[in-house]
Amino acid sequence: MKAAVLWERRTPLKIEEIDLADLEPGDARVKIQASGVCHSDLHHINRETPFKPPLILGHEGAGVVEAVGPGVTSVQPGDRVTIMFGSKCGNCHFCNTGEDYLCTTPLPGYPRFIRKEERFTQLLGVGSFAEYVNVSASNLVKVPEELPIECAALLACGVTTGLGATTSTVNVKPGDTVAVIGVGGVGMNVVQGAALAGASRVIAVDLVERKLELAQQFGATHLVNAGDTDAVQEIKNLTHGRGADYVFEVIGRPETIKQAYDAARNGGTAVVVGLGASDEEVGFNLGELMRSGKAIQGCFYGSVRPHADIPRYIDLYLDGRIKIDQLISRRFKLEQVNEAFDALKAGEVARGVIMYE
Ligand code: CND
Ligand code: ZN
Repeated sequence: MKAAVLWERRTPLKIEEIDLADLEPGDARVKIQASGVCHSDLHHINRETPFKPPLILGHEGAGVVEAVGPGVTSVQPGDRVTIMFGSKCGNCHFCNTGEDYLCTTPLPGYPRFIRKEERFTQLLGVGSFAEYVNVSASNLVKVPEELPIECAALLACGVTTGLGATTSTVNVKPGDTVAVIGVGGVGMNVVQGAALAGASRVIAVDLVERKLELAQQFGATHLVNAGDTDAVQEIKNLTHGRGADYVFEVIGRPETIKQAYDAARNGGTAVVVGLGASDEEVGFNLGELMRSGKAIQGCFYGSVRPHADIPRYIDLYLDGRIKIDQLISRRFKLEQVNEAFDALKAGEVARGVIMYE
């Protein structure tokens, strides 16, 4: 089968013929049908991360179960599924207390992608830039026939992270003021999550006009082009001079995380959704941090319980309450994966999706 391999950081992916290992107990094999291209994948190309090349990227995948390994009863061949990333063991302290996005069980140590003696790293236990994957069956959420498969793929990361950020990581309430710095594939979903939760102001901040226009369709009430104006001041101007109740940073840069903190009102919360580099830090004035009563909140995977929350998001989609199709700006073949990354880098797409035969 074909897979896109990152052989070396900061080089283009190469399409290779590789194999899957036999199914281990608890694993299922999924024929991938769609895989979104998230900025986190790009971070793994450009930055040093714990996932070492040769690496198969892709963590926003969906498809059909092809086969199941020993002991698997939760899914069966033919089921349409979206694939959660990271560990979801169902047994650790965090899984048992409903915080399974914090699951501490290491990803399986055995190889799943192989070619003779070669072993390939599987990003976040998924690696959906491949025609087939072996994954933990406990990471699969079944999706209904009516849900287009590319929408199922986006529910594996961008949609779920963004919606969850507003109502699982924090609790946006009717009338709250919200700003979202960075309205790409994930940030756009923070915008629609905040609108759905009843925020009175949803201020979208980006550098790309097209993204801002789309954000308006996703429920943004005010648009701020950070290239033209001081985003922090503008957010304050739009929130009675106080700053917003919640400011979400969905880029992953120290400067914009600091902006999110500065643009939050006293007692408000800066929510860090963007993935910064592991060697980067942000400084805060300690006197101000204490006196302002502000909170800085990390957000991984929208703090969701995927098995409980993704079916709720699917219902919202099927009832026309959230948009997913409109996020997909372009579709690519697996062979065009590098073009998909170029389009993401250039800010041309809200989400690009790789579609498989
Ligand atoms: P994408 O590239 O689609 O969006 C980023 C947006 O930020 C783009 O629209 C840019 O134009 C905009 N932008 C860049 N610089 C600035 C700036 N200085 N001011 C305002 N806007 C700016 O990326 P994505 O939406 O796929 O991912 C966004 C981040 O979220 C990224 O860091 C990714 O790694 C992270 C993420 C986190 C999680 C999680 O679990 N927390 C899950 N998936 C992705
Ligand atoms: Zn992602």
